[in-house]
Amino acid sequence: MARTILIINGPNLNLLGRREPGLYGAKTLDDVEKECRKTAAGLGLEVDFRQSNHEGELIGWIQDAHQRSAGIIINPAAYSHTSIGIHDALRALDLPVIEVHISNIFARERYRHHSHVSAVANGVICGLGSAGYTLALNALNELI
Ligand code: CA2
Repeated sequence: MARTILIINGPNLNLLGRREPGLYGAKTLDDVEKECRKTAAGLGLEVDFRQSNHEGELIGWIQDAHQRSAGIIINPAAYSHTSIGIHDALRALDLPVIEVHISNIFARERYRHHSHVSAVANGVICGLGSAGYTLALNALNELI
C-alpha cells in the first residue's frame, strides 16, 4: 500500500510568514513543508505537499488521491467555511482525512466557527500553529 500522505493547502496559505505573522506565525509554507518532510521521514512516510488558490484544483487533487495516497491532511483555509464541493469530494474518498488550521478558528470571527470539512474528517487540529501539520502526520500514521 502507498505510504504517501497528500498535504493540501488552500487559498492564501502561500502568504504564510510574509503577512500577518501575529495570526499565522513567522514560518513560511516552505518551512512547514520542510517540517512535514522531516517528520514523515521519521515515520517512514512520503509527503506530497501542495497549495492552490483555486477550489476546482483542490477538488481535483482530492478526487485523484485514492490512486497514490494513503491519507490526506488538508488545511482548506477560507474554503473550510464555504465549500460544499470540497466536503463532497472528501466524503466520496475512502481515505483517512485530518483537517488542520494554524489558528484557533473558534477564537475568531463567528463565520470561521463552522467548517464544512470537519464532518468528513477523521480528526481536526486547530490553534497549534504549524505544529498541527506534524501532529496530523503522527495521527495519520496510526490511522493508515
Ligand atoms: O488558521 C488557519 O489555518 C486557517 O485555515 C487560515 C485561513 C482562514 O481563512 C481560516 O479561517 C483559518 C486563511 C489562510 C490565509 O493565510 C494567510 C497567511 C498569511 C497572510 C495572509 C493570509
